Amino acid sequence: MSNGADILRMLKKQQIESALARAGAAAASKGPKEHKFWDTQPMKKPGEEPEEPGEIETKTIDDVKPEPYNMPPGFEWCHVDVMDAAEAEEVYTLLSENYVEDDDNMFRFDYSKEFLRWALTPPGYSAELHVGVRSSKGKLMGLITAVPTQMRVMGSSIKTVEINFLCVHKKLRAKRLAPVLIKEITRRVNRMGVWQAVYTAGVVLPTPLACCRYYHRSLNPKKLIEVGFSRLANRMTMARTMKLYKLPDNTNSANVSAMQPEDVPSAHALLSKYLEQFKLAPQLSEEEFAHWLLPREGVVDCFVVKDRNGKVTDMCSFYHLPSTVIGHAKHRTLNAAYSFYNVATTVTMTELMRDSLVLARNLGMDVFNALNLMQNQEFLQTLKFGIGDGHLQYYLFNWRCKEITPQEVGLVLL
Ligand code: MYA
Repeated sequence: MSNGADILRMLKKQQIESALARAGAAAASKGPKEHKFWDTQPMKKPGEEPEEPGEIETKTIDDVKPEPYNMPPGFEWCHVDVMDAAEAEEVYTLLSENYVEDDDNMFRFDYSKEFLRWALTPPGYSAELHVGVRSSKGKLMGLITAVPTQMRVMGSSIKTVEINFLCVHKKLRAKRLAPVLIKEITRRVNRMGVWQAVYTAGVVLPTPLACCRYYHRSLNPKKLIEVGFSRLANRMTMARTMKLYKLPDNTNSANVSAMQPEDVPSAHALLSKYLEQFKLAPQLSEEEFAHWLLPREGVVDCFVVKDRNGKVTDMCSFYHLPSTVIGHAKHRTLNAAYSFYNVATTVTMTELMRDSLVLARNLGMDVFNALNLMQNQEFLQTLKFGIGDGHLQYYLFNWRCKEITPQEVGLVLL
């Protein structure tokens, strides 16, 4: 089996594009790439190193037009209600057929309907901010979503939305529909009196707040090799590869258990305190914490260790994001766990995450993915994670501040 660098190739397509964009950026004499749309947006300019953090453009609700942006003829705006079974199905179909693929078009993200419901309905969500585009025949052809979150950015507490699931049907690509979707969601969010947003993307746009990388840990190396996600390293047999990635049958910590509703106050306090050390982190209410971390089968798992008084001392969590294996005779789905929020106080982070790998493997995951943010750098090598191909850029809309390192990022988006 290969060591790290070429182990696992599954990444958001844009992450690969990001590498290309960086290569382009390296042609320094040409200066920063021109972005017809993004250069008009309230974003920090490339190379700008602001002394004082703050808003780039200040507006009031009266400055924001009440009517939607014009759509090209034959298309109209809608909002989608993911709590409605038929509409959830439409969103699922759009994304499962048109969302992010890897560069070789071998894998495509396959967010489940239950996952989409979870991702889009935290406390305070508004279906108005799940913006769709329909064709004249009523077919859903585009999407962009926002959900509210209070965010701490280097000492400032800011009301923000998290933007996700920007998707344009493959038949409508490269027609400048994405900027219209982005402008329309900005308008709707602004009309609610919110002026900042966070989002991640593989592509390099003006201008990232942080640049993180994905790492991957094989849990089922045989299947990963069969589907072409990773390959056998020189001089490695399948048997030796499987031995290399073998994990214990059970967790090291005997009393690790799935988080229950009664654990929420204690686990919420633990995570909130932990996140204070990072320059970018969500400020979750107890209700939001319960939404994001209470286990939902096949969507999100959270495990806790408690002391004898029932106080949560350690927690680990991951979400389930499978990918479709496109056109494979034997395997339809690649099951991936993504590291979410982890806090270790009675064991090391490495010990906690080894248990997390065991728990994910026992739930049938084929691979465990983690970004190099928060404390993750501590365990990646020891636990045999391999580095991914690209970068995941973090962005903050309409807020200027200095770039931060991955270790200063305390936010995981879905
Ligand atoms: S990241 C996931 C993005 N989705 C995918 O990768 C799925 C597969 N791809 C597609 O569906 C399409 O290729 C998309 C672009 C929709 C991505 N973020 O319409 P176009 C710019 C931002 O001709 P298309 C996620 O969901 C591009 O640089 N901008 O292109 C977070 C160019 O602008 P410029 C992007 O390929 C989303 C313009 O679009 C992205 O048909 C955060 C071209 O438009 C991207 N990932 O469609 C959104 N990709 O000329 C921002 C391309 O200037 C939110 N572009 O370079 C901002 C905050 C808003 C709220 C603010 C509230 C205060």
